[in-house]
Amino acid sequence: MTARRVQVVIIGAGPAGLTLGRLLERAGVEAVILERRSPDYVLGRIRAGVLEQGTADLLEGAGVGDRMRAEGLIHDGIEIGFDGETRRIDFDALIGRHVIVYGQTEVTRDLMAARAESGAETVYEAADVSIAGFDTVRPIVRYRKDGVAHEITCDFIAGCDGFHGVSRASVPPSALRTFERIYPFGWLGVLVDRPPVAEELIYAHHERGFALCSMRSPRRSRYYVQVPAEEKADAWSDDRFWDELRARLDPVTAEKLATGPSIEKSIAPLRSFVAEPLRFGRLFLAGDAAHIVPPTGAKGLNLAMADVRALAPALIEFYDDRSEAGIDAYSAKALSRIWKAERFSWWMTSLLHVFPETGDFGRRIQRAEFDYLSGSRAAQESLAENYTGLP
Ligand code: RFL
Ligand code: PHB
Repeated sequence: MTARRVQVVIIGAGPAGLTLGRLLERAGVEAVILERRSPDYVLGRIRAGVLEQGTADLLEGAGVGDRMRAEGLIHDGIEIGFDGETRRIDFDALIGRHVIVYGQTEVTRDLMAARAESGAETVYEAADVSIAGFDTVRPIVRYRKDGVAHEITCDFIAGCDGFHGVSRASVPPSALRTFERIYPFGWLGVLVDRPPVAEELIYAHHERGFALCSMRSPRRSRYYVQVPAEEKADAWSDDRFWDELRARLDPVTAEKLATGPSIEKSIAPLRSFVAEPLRFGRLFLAGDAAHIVPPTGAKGLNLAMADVRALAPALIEFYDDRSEAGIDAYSAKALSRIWKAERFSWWMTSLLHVFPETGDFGRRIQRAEFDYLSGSRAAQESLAENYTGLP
């Protein structure tokens, strides 16, 4: 067995862990990242596609924004469709803000490259990661790599290991309060090397279910349709997917859709989840380890980044000023933002999906919500403010 000591151990090399590692490294705080999977596996996961301005600024400030600025697509608005009618929500005209379309895969790739270049340590394929003693000032993290056991003593553990990680699972249940809503549907997503059907994202409500037209670049598109929670991706041939997507879009858009062989097809369940608090002694949770939003508001990745934007300065302040004020404030500060993003993601999900259980009354309420949004600048500003990112 090997034993050593570092200041911070970060568990998970997703966007939260890698960004935290980058921010700490730039401030001279020594952090090791332990990741269960291989680099290729991490880069093979197709996930979020929309960055808030605050996320983009954070990446830029961390010196990993060059490719995002060069290749990311600036979007000044989105389209919302309802039973074949569409309304554009013009973020720029309403509130002078925009979002950037740049895939999570690319964000991760840029962060991995920067970390490799700086020589900061990431242990990939770290097996059986376990944590102990986080209620003391000397927590311990253990793992195995290539059959060899390792032990790291540290000052802090950052649990950035996603919803199924070991960090939150290691907290005694009595210390944790969780809030959850599981939706009775998921999103079937397809990635295709064809130009996007429109210049902006289209979120469409249809009586057959929700559909989303998104993109990764001017040549690569990402489309989703709402499917029942128990659905299997294997049951969906490409033809079946394209037919269903066309049926849910307005006829003019459906006509323009460029289809082709899918290069990825998978189903993501929809869930709202929050764990409170985010700090347990010397253990902090950040990103999907602490909360999940349904993807409808494009908040998951952005929320993970916002946690890290709060956690990194708190840890840096501890080392620079010997002050615990920042780490004491982290949980409450992050949770206030998290709940607002939970609310917005739940609201957009409620407006746009078909909920089997709410019946005709629910559909009329959704229609009224869409009509209100169409006619009210205040409602549009609210959507724009939340979608482009709250402070
Ligand atoms: P991640 O990206 O899940 O990274 C966590 C990392 O921790 C590793 N890990 C462990 N490492 C060591 N030991 C253990 N015991 C470990 N357990 C786990 C994992 O391998 C992984 O590398 O969390 P992070 O960094 O908090 O980032 C959050 C975002 O990834 C997430 O919020 C979004 O991707 C959510 N999400 C989506 N958000 C959107 O805004 N739009 C989307 O279209 C969208 N699609 C998705 C998604 C999340 C999905 N998941 C989690 C199932 C699609 C999927 C399939
Ligand atoms: C995506 O491109 O994957 C995407 C975009 C917007 C969302 C969710 C997913 O709200």
